[in-house]
Amino acid sequence: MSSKALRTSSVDYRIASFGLGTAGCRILSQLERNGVQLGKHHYASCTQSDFDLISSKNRITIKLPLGGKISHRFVRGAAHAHTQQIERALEGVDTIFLIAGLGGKVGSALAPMIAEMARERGVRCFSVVVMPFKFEKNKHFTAGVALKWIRRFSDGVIIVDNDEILERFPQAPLQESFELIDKSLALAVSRLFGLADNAQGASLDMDKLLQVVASDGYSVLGTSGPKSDTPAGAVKGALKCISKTVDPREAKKAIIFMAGDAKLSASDLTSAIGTIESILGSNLSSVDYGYSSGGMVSSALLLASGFPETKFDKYDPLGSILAGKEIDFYPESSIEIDLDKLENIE
Ligand SMILES: Nc1nc2c(ncn2[C@@H]2O[C@H](COP(=O)(O)OP(=O)(O)OP(=O)(O)O)[C@@H](O)[C@H]2O)c(=O)[nH]1
Ligand SMILES: [Mg+2]
Repeated sequence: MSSKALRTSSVDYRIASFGLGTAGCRILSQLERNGVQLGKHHYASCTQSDFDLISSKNRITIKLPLGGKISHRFVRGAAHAHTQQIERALEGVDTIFLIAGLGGKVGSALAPMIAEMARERGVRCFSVVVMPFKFEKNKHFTAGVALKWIRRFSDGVIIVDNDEILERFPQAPLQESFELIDKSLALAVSRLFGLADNAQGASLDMDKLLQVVASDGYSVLGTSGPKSDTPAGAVKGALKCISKTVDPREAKKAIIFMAGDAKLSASDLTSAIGTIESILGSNLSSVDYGYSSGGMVSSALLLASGFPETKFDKYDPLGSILAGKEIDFYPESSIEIDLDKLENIE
């Protein structure tokens, strides 16, 4: 097992990022407001108001046919009219980040589609997906199916569990909760990429980060929440967050970012890494770390990867039964059958 501090990346990536659907547009634009630029930012949605907070001119407005029941299959069909625009966004790029909330129509339709287009063009694709809340039961199946396809076409998938982050902001109204979650996520991403903190410390390295995320399995992001009393408490909070989504003992790699006050010490970091190693178990081959000190509170951000399954696999119960024998998820290859009419066939 190795433990090492991360340095600024020496690799010159040519990156583009895509915010897809309402959650994707909000999170990417929040990153932008935090001063984080992940290459060229593109925004795609069917809903005009998703672009309200966005200054970028790189917008893909997907026009849906009027009338009828709109499903994510319709959105995908409509998005075909924009393939040239998406292709142009992929030109001259070697790495893309897709950011989407799953379970709705837009993000769930576009993320697998753009991931596949990237794969066909030899562009590395990392997807950051926000999973629906427990109470959004009608979104679970769509989210489960979309997740499976995103994983198939992505070089790495980072799962963010809305429920786990929301637990840190109890009682806030839903819209306010989304804003708090998005701000906390934007801060997390900016710290992971070493792009935000002005405080003293060792930032993380994009190259190392992508090595952790580039995995056949899933990566899961755990946060300690906005306030923790001690560095040890912050690490435990982040581990608890991850443990609710995956079996922590299946982790293969991990990165921890500790933010603390001026007293954050080497022994705090050593004991944080010790705690992580003991909980994440014997499959863990490396723990990298970054830190910043001089802030007001202790917080920890843990990204662990290599998980073969997550609690979201059961959102698509057919997935485990068919296990790779599915015909296709795409609308152009699916057959619409009106079940009412079948009753009249003798
Ligand atoms: N973190 C976060 N999650 C969100 C936000 N908005 C929605 N979500 C979650 O993301 C999932 C997908 O929702 P949307 O992003 O609204 O869906 P969409 O892709 O725009 O598709 P539509 O259903 O057509 O609006 C939902 O289950 C929500 O829980 C947001 O601003 N932040
Ligand atoms: Mg929406």
